[in-house]
Amino acid sequence: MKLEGVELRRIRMPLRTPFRTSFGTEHERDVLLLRAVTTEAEGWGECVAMSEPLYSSEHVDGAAEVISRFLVPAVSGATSVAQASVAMARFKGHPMAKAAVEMALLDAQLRASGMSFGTFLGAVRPTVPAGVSVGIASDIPSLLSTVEGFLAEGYVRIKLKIEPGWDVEPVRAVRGAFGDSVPLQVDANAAYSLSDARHLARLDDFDLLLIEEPLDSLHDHVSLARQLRTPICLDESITSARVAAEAISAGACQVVNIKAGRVGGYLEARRVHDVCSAHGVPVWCGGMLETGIGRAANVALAALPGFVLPGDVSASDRYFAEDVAGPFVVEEGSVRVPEGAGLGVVPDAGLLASLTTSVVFVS
Ligand code: OSB
Ligand code: MG
Repeated sequence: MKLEGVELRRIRMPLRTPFRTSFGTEHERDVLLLRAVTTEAEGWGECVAMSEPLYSSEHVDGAAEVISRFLVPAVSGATSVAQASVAMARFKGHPMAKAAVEMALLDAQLRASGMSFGTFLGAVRPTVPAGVSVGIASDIPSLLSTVEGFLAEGYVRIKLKIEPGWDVEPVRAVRGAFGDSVPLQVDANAAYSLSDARHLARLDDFDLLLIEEPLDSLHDHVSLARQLRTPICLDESITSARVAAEAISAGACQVVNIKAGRVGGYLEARRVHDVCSAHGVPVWCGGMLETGIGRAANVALAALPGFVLPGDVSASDRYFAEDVAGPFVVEEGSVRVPEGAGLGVVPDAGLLASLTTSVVFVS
């Protein structure tokens, strides 16, 4: 397989409702999609960088620049995904940009050989349980009606976004309204500091599955973990399999959220999974408001054996009125792992064209 070039396409996907986290509010998803054109097949990749560098240091304009200026030229002679990964590794950082290129090449390689993402990664389940991430609401009644809607749709796990001033009360309200048996967890996106430890310990009363990335320092999570009964899960801090191993042995986390974009690709994501499994640490698949393209790969990853907790693996209609690929649906609380070659889905060309804000071909 020889790469002939990569198309970079920006699409604008309006969100059905704004999504608010401790770091900001999204009204639309500005997505960079890649189409790798090779001698044998085409492959699709989705870059999960957001429009502003608020979740991590990457943003979508920067990722597009790095991909077109450095990564595509570096992988142009590559004849396999493994070779391309080595070629990209000499550039520092930019994991989401690298992950998108790797994903497009991997999709092309797998489509050419007729193998699905799930089979390639080592999926052991035909479906994965669907969890949902619920943004910070304007008030408790609107939060409760949102959660009620998701439970009615069959989601098997609720994650509440929290921040200082929106933490114990929303958790108490959700427990009060829907009971203690709903699998419930919270995500702070690093909005707290170690001096909030006593306050965060109040969440221990609610039997949460975990608290995700409460602090902005790996080191401080070690101290916090000693002061909480609620398990600590890391997201932002876990940037590679090596960092995962270090965090686990330091006692910084008891659970790990895996996002391929954050760790530089699906191959590294699988290595994070393997390291965590070797340490007996449960993992789950995070999300970045992906379209059906990124979602297809996430669902395949979430079917690996170590993914023992429900992920932020939702239906297409969680965020979008119309998805470019799929759509992915929740049936009996689960999402089906695509079985076709590669990602098993392709974007709808007409819809893609109508959403496109720019397109360039780099060779
Ligand atoms: O921290 O997990 C996060 C979305 C964007 C950036 C970071 C996060 C999230 C989510 C939503 O929580 C995940 C999803 O539903 O795709
Ligand atoms: Mg998170």
